[in-house]
Amino acid sequence: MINVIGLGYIGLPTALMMASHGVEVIGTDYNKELVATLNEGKTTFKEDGLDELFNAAVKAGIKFTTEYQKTDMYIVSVPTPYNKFSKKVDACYVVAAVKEVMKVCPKGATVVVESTVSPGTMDKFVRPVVEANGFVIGKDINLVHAPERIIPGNMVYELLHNNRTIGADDKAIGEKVKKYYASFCQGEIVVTDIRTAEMTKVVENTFRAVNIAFANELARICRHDNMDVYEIIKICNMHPRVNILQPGPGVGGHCISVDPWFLVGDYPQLAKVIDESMKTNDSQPTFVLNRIYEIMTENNITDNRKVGLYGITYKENVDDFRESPTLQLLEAQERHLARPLKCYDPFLKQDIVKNQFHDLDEFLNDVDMVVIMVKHDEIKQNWDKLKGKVILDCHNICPLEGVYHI
Ligand code: SAJ
Repeated sequence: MINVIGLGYIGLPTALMMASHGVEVIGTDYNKELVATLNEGKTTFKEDGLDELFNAAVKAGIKFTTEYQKTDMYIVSVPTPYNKFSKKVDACYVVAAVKEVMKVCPKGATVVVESTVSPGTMDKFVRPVVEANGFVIGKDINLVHAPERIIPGNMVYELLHNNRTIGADDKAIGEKVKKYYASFCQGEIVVTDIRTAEMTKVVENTFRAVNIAFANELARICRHDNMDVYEIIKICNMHPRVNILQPGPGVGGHCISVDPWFLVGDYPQLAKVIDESMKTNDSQPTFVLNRIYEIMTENNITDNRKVGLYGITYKENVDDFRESPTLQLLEAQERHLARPLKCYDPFLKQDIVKNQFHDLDEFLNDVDMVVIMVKHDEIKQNWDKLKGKVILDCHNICPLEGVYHI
């Protein structure tokens, strides 16, 4: 039996996937409401195929509880935020979860940490917790780090098809854990050591952050001299060895905008390109804000209340708004004591920000200028409704005439 600890964006789909592939699973989360919702037969966030997977897992007998279970295998999948000042990983949730596991687990148990951690976190924070409980690592308790790679918006598919990495002190334990993941994962599963597994995960997200920063910097250079960055990227990408990403209003989510800071925090004298890239991405919402004021002036729009941001989530077609560029932009605006812009997002039924609309038509009726912050499918089906508006398209998706770009 596997006890999955943390039933959030990663833990829940992982638990469901294993349960629906013949593994006996109990999911544990300290959030009583979340557990109650799951026990009522409802999922806690939207994701393609998640409801079907949930139903299959329930049928197969998955259980949800707030209690930690006595079993021989744990998968810890709790958040790892970063400290905004030190830029280092904050392992407090992982440590708290492992402490709880230590209270109930029998000798011989394997503890797999799935949460993204910076290189060295398992040594620095997790091993001491295990040892403090009188266990000898490798004899009484086995430690494994198996970072996930799934992308919000396509989680279920990617859980099934992505390659994975499993880091273990002992190769045989790594192989044992691999069998559980292989119950559903059709990709290749590489077994390595813990430190390497920690590093690969952070490096993958850093690769993407640096490359998005490059695209954002190109957008700024092109704006400065009135060149078309999209045309330039398109042509460059026809080169057989060039593949530039797309500029945008900033980088959000809980991975690419967070994980690379772990390397900057741990290696401040060495991680220079990464540091600059993260700063570039973090200042992109302010760049967009300046662009909004420029375009307002050009169009004689003098009142903030006539400008609306389309999209609050951190990317298209998901309901996750953590670290989203729209929230970053509103924060920058607040620092300038400006009246907050109007906002709308089809995926958010609850109020997240001030001046938030819940109906596209009402939102559009209320503004003269629309800033496309997120390329949700909904907007692509409603270009007609945007006719006559001043439009700043941060993703180069709008086919209408006279659209502004970043
Ligand atoms: N973005 C751009 N330009 C681009 C691509 C993305 O501005 O060309 C922006 C998006 O709008 C968004 C942000 O970057 O705000 C991140 O979006 P994303 O879709 O690229 O990535 P995430 O954060 O949703 O998921 C990532 C994935 N990592 C990589 O692609 C290396 C996923 O595989 C990881 O599992 C996930 O992070 C994670 O958990 O770490």
